[in-house]
Amino acid sequence: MTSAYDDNNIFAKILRGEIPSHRIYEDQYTVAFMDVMPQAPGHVLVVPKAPSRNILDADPTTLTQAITVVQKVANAVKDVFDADGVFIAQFNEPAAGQTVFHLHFHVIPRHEGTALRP
Ligand code: DGP
Repeated sequence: MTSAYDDNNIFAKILRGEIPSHRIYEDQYTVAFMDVMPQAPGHVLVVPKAPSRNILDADPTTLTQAITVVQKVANAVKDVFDADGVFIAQFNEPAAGQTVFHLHFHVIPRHEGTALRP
């Protein structure tokens, strides 16, 4: 069973400005900031401001707004980091690897011949 949203999570604190982050993009609905544990240089997290635990409880409008920003950020990190491609990932619930329980998308520039950190 999926738990309810809890606004004590670290991304809710970042969105409220209680914890610092390196923001690279912000609009009315979404923030994007650098991941503190990057899987590769340029690893960005795209975080909708709406309080969803993950994709399973997010409303369609939130998802539409978020994926539009994911695309903008993906193009930006590809250019800035001169990448060959961009890896986009998103985890839902602990069994699938989610550790922060506020909806977010990982956007990671990738270069030919390199591996993501395990
Ligand atoms: P996951 O829930 O597994 O999709 O990943 C959560 C990501 O959040 C993980 O890559 C590390 C990152 N992270 C955890 N705490 C912080 C933090 O305080 N600031 C930032 N910028 N990133 C964080």
